[in-house]
Amino acid sequence: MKIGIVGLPGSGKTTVFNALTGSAAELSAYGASSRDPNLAVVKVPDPRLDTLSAMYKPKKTTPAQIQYVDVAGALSARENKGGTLDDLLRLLRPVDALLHVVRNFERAGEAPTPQKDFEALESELILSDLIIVEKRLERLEQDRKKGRKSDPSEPGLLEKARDILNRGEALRAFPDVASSPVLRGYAFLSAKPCIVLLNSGDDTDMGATSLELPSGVPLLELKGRLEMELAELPPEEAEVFRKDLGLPEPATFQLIRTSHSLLGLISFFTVGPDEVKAWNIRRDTRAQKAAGTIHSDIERGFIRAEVVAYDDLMALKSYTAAQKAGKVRLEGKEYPVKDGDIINFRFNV
Ligand SMILES: Nc1nc2c(ncn2[C@@H]2O[C@H](COP(=O)(O)OP(=O)(O)OP(=O)(O)O)[C@@H](O)[C@H]2O)c(=O)[nH]1
Ligand SMILES: [Mg+2]
Repeated sequence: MKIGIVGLPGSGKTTVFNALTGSAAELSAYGASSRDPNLAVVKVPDPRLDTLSAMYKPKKTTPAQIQYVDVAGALSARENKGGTLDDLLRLLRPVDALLHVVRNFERAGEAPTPQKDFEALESELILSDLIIVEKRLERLEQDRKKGRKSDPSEPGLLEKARDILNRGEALRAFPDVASSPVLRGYAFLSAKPCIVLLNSGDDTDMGATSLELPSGVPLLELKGRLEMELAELPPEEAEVFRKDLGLPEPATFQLIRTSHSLLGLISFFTVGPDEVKAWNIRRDTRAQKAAGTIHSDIERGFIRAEVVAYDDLMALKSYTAAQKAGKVRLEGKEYPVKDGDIINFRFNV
């Protein structure tokens, strides 16, 4: 699972990336965008995993993970020399979702203009999709004249996409287009799920800025530079600062959790004396398929899933007690795994 960090140049993408991932990627001087993408993997913070780990005292505890990629902020400069924009778009095509960073701090005496900045980048995403759609429609028309066959549903879907984009709307609000298998190969940027992140200055009043966003696009706020600086401190010191500031946990945790659920991801757990582990799956994944995230042998040899809901286990305090109370269920391969299920797969190899 991969999330691409996008935003206008100097909006603080790399700062947010560092805050999220604890990396020390180089920030760019104002006006000079960094070129190389930064990549890092973060753990999805989950208090349930910590509780299970305290209960089982395993040798190893493994959280679910998400990958973040931070690219240069060149999307606004369409006339960019040297094909930077194309490079950038190529880097973004394979990501599963976008984290759109919007500047909400004063820069070189320039007051923030978050609504305008959001719209500027959103338009770039829409425009880059529109270019692809129009090229493809032209191509299909040529093919049709030459008598070449293509998927009969493609032109209609593309025309629908073109109308949406021409109205200045993103494809993500139209699931029949955004999730169509016929169009998946184009990896439209405006079709990807998106979170908008207000990157606020150290002195900004949190919650004071509101944005008008398309429906289904969540808004979060983070003091990017402050969080980055906290992430650089030794954990004990950061903890002290946070207490002083009245912050219960790193603000980035909420952001990571929101990106996790935005991707339609849920977690199930496996437990035991060796390892307690959280696994990422898409919502509504069936038990046999979920087994495959652990190992293809377990998927192939799937017999039954022994399942207990996290809340049931906590209420009854032990696996044995949950069993006695009939809360440990045997589920078949078609069982849709729920967030927080603790699963022991029975299988044959
Ligand atoms: N006050 C304040 N300054 C910030 C914040 N985030 C970033 N900056 C400053 O803005 C400048 C650019 O930050 P970067 O994180 O490199 O921005 P970027 O979006 O990655 O920039 P490009 O990669 O060039 O597009 C740096 O000087 C940062 O210190 C913030 O939350 N508050
Ligand atoms: Mg950067």
